[in-house]
Amino acid sequence: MKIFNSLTKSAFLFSVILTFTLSLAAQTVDEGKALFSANCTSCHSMKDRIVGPALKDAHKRHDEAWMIKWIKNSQALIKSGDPVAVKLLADYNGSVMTAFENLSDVQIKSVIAYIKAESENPTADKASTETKTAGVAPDSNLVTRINWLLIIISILLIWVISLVFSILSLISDIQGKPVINWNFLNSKFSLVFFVVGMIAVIWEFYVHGPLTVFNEGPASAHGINYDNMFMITLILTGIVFVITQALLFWYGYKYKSDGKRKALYYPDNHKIEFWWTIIPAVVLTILVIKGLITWTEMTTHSSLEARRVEVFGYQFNWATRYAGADNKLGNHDFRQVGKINLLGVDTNDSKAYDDIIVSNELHFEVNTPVILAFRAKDVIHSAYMPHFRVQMNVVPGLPTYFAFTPTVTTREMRIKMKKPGFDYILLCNKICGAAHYNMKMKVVVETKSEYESYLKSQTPLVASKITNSPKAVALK
Ligand code: HEC
Ligand SMILES: [Cu+2]
Repeated sequence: MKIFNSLTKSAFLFSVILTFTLSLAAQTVDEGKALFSANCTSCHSMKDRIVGPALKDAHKRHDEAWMIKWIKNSQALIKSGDPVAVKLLADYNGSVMTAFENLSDVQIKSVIAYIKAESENPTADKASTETKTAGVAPDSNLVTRINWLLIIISILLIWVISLVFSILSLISDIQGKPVINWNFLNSKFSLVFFVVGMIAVIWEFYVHGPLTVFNEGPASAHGINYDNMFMITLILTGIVFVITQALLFWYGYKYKSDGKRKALYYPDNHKIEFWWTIIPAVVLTILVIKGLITWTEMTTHSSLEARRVEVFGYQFNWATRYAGADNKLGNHDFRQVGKINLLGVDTNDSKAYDDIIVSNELHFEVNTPVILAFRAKDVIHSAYMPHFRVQMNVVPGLPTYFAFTPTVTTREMRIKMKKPGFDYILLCNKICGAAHYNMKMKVVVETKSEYESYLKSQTPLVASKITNSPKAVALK
């Protein structure tokens, strides 16, 4: 009787706490907050400038009608000549805010309500540091991010489960024999775990395998070697994985304790140890040597006829610079990094004058080697172009390079994949800050004539407003 009393009591307590926490959560669900984090956090935080301004007190700077118009389509407002809008654009050096035509007035009002609440909320500063840019220890605000509801529910669950077990052990004490044969149960579980796990692995390869970039093959010359290397490693490690897992779980099942059998004392066996040392050593040596050869092939290149392009990473975007007719990139000078000269191109270096800077796309000529030079402005980024099997860290103060030859044009790839909207991408592959996921750039591979006419349509440095040094002006 005592047992059942305690069980009903705790079940009652459990349900009371659960309903309480659930209703609490329902109250905190705030439409504005959800909309804000889904649409705005890539460029805005409350306290810090990211791409756009800090939005603390934005509702005091502008009235509601203005904010609705601005958020729906800031470009339209700027074009209409609204002085506040024009000034904002100028202050943010022409960064364009996304238009949110799809948001209704009511939705935008709830976003404004959220901005207002956060601005007035004394903890807002603390909470908004979570969107602070990289370099700040992210766990300093871990506490604000933890979903308390989940924690409470898991603690209660663990508590209930342990209660059930203590009841079971009470019963077995009363009856004088174990209620559950754990050895039997665990051995069965281990077999089930192995079979289900292996089915899951096969299912994963079968269902999600076709979604990987390996499916349509590499779009670069070195990519063929790279993919071979990857497949060989995957197959070798896959075989070892299946064999060792099968043995592990089978032994657990087969040799479970039956209360009578004694473990065999088996201290060592030199023969087995010899082979399980030699075989992995040989296989790994082969893999490493093959890897070194592949890497050397990938990184040696005749640099003479290669195009030279610079990829510049900053929080949170990429910019690209193409060498002009001289096929030489001008020097850079970090002291010149500024609002206008984002890349810090050395305006005193005449090699730079025909360079072409573009900030929204990266273009390559098909079947022509390109030497990509990487630079970063603020933190370590990583330039990742999965379809070309290209990845390189982009480090402030330490120029890095990657040379490769794209072999499939965007047009050909679209046909191959049967996806008319497909585009190659350049991604950042280092968690470099709050809007890291936003660091994407479209990559275009095209024919020689297309490539050349693209470059011609862009403005070389000398004609842009960046160069105001006397030498450059003289060249104009
Ligand atoms: C792609 C980046 C980006 C996104 C996404 C974005 N903004 Fe902006 N926002 C900007 C930039 C940049 C400015 C500065 C003006 C300019 O350059 O157009 C700005 C300005 C503003 C301003 C004026 C701020 C001031 O201090 O006067 C408000 C308000 C604003 N954004 C609200 C929003 C809201 C709300 C969302 C989400 C629904 C949003 N923004 C999403 C980039 C963005
Ligand atoms: Cu980055």
